[in-house]
This record gives sequence, structure tokens and C-alpha cells, in this order.
Amino acid sequence: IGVRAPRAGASLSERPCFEPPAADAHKYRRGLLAIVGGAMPGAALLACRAAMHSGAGYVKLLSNDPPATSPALVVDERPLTQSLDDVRIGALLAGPGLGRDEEARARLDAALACRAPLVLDADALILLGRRTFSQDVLVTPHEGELARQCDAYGIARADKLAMARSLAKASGATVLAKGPDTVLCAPDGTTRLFPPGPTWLSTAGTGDVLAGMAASRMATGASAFEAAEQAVWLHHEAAHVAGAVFTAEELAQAVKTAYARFL
Ligand code: NPW
Ligand code: AMP
Ligand code: MG
Repeated sequence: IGVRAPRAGASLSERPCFEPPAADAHKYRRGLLAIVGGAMPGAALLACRAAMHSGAGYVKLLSNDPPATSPALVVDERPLTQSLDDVRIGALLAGPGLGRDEEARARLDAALACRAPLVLDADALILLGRRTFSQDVLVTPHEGELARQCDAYGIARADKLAMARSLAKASGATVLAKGPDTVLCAPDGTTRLFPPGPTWLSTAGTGDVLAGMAASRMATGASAFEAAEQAVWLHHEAAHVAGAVFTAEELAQAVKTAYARFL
């Protein structure tokens, strides 16, 4: 965890502050987030649950094989290209539970063709290969995914901060490199470090929860960089609320209480 030492251009992230909805708010004005479902429905569902408590007014799961969900979650079972043809979509999340087969690749290609700001995580990062982005894109790799992404761009293995910076510069995406030593790098080199989060986060599905929160913040109008920063703080706070030995589902439920602590 050597990146805690100060480095040129890297500063510690400051705790964010959220606003309650404006008097003229409605669900679409607060932001519509679309989440692409795939082979492992639980992961997308975790992202949806967290996103519904993270600011967006409307969260929609795009899945032709939806799992049993909460009645508050909108499920769109139409063909993906049709679902993505909605100009109201404020942000799009793809990757959690997507899978890595040909169908997953086709779903990712459809997501990448969408003009909305994107959050890409998990399997999307494995399938992505070498790509440069001009729209606002956030990628949220764990260490294994960061290494795979760097390989695709010919970036040499180094410490996490150096790899995340090189990846952001090469891809044009904002990079949130996760772990006990999470770092956030913008394509222009701006970097934030975070206080370490609770180690109870080292459980299956917590990354899917984080991706949902970041995408929800982007749907509200935050930039990829702002959204990632806010999501990390929310994630840590939710873990404190959830206490010890929580499941990712319990973490997603705890986001509601965590969010209120930032108002
Ligand atoms: P090693 O051990 O270093 O050689 P994968 P995934 C390496 C979904 N999920 N954290 C490590 O290799 C996700 O959304 C569904 C983790 C390891 O073998 C994805 O769609 C859930 N791994 C899909 O599963 C809940 C690290 O990478 C390999 C690492 C696969 O995602 C769980 C694992 O990477 C899950 O979120 C690190 N810090 N550093 C659900 N409820 O439906 C290195 N590795 O194969 O991409 O596995 O992260 O589980
Ligand atoms: P993923 O591997 O995609 O499910 O993401 C795991 C999430 O848990 C990321 O947000 C990590 O930053 C967090 N996490 C994993 N292990 C630890 C740890 N030992 N301490 C703090 N946070 C962790
Ligand atoms: Mg993950």
C-alpha cells in the first residue's frame, strides 16, 4: 500500500456533500440510469439496488432474462439496442455479471455505441481490449482487471498508481483502481487517494455495489471523476453502517443510511 505516501499531483479525496432533490425535481430530471444485465443476474441486481439509493431518480435494468427484483426497479426486456435508444438515459453501466461469451460481447458493443456517459466494470473490462474514449467514461478495475487492461494497452506492470495513470492517459477514461489502496486518476493526470475502507469490503459483489453507486452519481450529472470520488466515500460509509461480516446485498441496503450522512 505504498501509494499512501504523497506523490506529485496526487491529493487525498475530501468527503463529499450531496443536495436533496430540488423543488422542481422529478424522476427523469434526477437522472435515468440504465444497467445492462447479463449472464450472472445477481451482480447487475446488486448494482441496481445500490444505484437506487445513490441519487438517480430512475434505475432501469436492461435484461431479457430478469431475476426476481424489487417492485421499485424498472425492468426493460426489449432487445438491448431498442432499450438503449432512449435519449433520457443519463448514464449507462455495463460489466457486472455481463459474462464473457459472444452474447456478452454483443451486449457490450451495443452499450459502447450509446452516447451516454459510461461506467464499465468487471467483465466489460476483460472484453474491452484497447479502446480510446471521447465521451465521459469511468472504468472501475480491481487489481486483476487493471492488469488485464494495462496488458491490452501495452502498459508495463508497475505500482497501482503508475498503472492507473498510464491507463487513464492511454484510454481517455477515468480510472478508479480498487482495493485497500484505491486510487482515482483522470486522463489529464489529476489523482485522488482515499483513506483505506473497511476490510470487510473484501467479499463477493461489493465491486458491483460500487459500480452501481458510481453510475447513479453520473446519472445525476456528476462527471466520471466526481462520481467515482463520491461513490468511494459512499461505499466506505455503507460498509461502516453494515458493520461486520455483511453480504453485498446488505451493503447495498446500507447505502440508504450512508447516503443520508452526506446530506
Ligand atoms: P489470481 O488469484 O490473482 O490469480 P474475475 P470476479 C485476479 C461477477 N460477480 N480481486 C484473481 O486471480 C462480476 O461482476 C457476480 C479479485 C482472480 O482469480 C463479474 O461479472 C456476483 N480478483 C464476474 O463475476 C458476485 C483479483 O482476478 C481473478 C484481484 C467475475 O468477476 C461476485 C478474478 O477475476 C462477482 O462480482 C482482486 N483484487 N486481483 C454475483 N452475486 O452474481 C487479482 N485478481 O475472474 O474477473 O472474477 O472479480 O469475481
Ligand atoms: P470487486 O473485486 O470488483 O468485487 O471489488 C471489491 C471492492 O471491495 C472494491 O471496492 C475494493 O476497493 C473493496 N475491497 C476489497 N478488498 C478490500 C480490503 N482488503 N480493504 C478495503 N477494501 C477492499
Ligand atoms: Mg468486480
